[in-house]
Amino acid sequence: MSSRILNRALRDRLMSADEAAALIHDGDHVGMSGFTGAGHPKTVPLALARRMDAAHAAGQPFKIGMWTGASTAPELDGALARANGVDLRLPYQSDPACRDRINHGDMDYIDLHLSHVAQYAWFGFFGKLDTAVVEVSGVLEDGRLVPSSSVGNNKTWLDQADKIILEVNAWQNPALDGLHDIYYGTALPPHRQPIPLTRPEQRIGEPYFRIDPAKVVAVVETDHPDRQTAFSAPDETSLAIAAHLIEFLQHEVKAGRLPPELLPIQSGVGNIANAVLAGLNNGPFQGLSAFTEVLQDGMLEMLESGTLKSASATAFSLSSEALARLNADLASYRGRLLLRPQEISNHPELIRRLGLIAMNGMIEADLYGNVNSTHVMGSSIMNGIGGSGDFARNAYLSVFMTPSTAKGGRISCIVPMVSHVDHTEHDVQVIVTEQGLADLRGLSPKKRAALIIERCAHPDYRPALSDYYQRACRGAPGLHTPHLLGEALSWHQRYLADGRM
Ligand code: 0RQ
Repeated sequence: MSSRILNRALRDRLMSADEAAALIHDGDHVGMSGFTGAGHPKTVPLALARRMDAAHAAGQPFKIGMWTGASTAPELDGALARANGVDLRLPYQSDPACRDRINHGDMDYIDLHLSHVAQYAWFGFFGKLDTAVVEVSGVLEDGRLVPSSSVGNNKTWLDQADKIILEVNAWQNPALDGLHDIYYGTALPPHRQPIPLTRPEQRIGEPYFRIDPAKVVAVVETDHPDRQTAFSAPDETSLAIAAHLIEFLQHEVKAGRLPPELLPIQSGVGNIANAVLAGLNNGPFQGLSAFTEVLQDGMLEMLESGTLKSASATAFSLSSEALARLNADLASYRGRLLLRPQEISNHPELIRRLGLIAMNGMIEADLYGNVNSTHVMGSSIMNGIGGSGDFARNAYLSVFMTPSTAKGGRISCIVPMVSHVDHTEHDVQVIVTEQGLADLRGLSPKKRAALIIERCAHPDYRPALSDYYQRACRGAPGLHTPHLLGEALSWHQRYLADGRM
């Protein structure tokens, strides 16, 4: 295994996961690698969780602040949450145990735009970073690091932390070497310069992380797979959503508002987003490109078929079958596929410049086009805003998708007023459900409401939404965005009380 560690000094710092975890202490801020189940450390966090359990059993406190790129996996988020060892988590999670801790009030969580995290760390907004625990797929002779299957915030953690613990994972494909584009041109205001990227597949950085080897306190060898995300097969609902969206994009091409090969696409996490990609793969468009955050199964299939000519992301988020296919053929993707730091993959400047088509899932939307992507019934976190806000606000076209109902029809995903706002009406241009698509561009709030009810709401909830809207138009104190404030959240209250909206 140590053939992956070519630097003599770092090889001398090889130790066990338990020994490495002993270098992390109660109250530390720890920056971990990991993004959507790819590239997270696999053994040090488990050893750390064991230390936390032992400390708690002895009546001693042991909690850390844990910062990552995005979501990780059971052996990181899950293990530390079960050990109740995280005081503050940021910026994104999707682990059931972690979610439970947050929603039960045992763990604080800051849900952040993913493009903001690195710069906030540089600005000092989160305090000092004590330790970086970063998975890499190799160490070069001169000490530079070959990144693994996600880049996320690793560059920032490696630069900012006082101490570095490396996990060198032999499971990661050696062909990852050369696939990354690590940009070192970011500076702090007022010294920032334009980021010189004008095409999605363009390289502007270098393939490796630079580090100060003196900061490396431990190197741990591992041989463990990434999480591997299971996607459900596209069903009737997701296929209908995909069909509406593709018809809309065709219409936009015909109208001359999009070129025939579209503009670079961004696609969010989740089953619906993945199904839309499957729809695009079978659809009429060719020669597409992606400037996105995660490369999920649907996008890999598009690369395989040639529908997608290139993809730029910050991480993989693949099922085991898709991962096996990618790993078997990774070298052949050189030049068509690259992974960047998340501050670049999600950078507002680049998203605006390239003119992306952003397609993200949501939990609910309201009559006026405000979107909730993160909170169930206003107060329980699901995952987090992730990159959806980075993309939605700055894209050429921002699309949000959801089935029109959830929980077997007991919840309407179109509600009078969203119970939490992630994307305001100003950032949402298109809403799609299996019922249809509402193109909100250029419409006033009242026109939007009528269209969203007609096109997107489920027929079971349409009459009640129309009734609310009509009464709001008669009884609201102002008629720009008519609401009956005493009633606007009554749908959510009814669900909490009776189990049905
Ligand atoms: O829960 O599985 O317990 O039944 O939410 O819903 O319909 O499977 O949709 O997998 O596409 O996820 C918004 C969560 C959608 C995702 C969200 C319940 C539903 C189910 C999942 P169950 P679906 P998806 C870049 C982009 C934010 C981050 C983002 C997300 C579960 O898209 O996390 O976009 N987005 N990042 O039952 C109560 C409702 C509900 C509801 C759905 N109205 N009320 N529960 N559910 N609607 C990538 C990154 O940033 C990393």
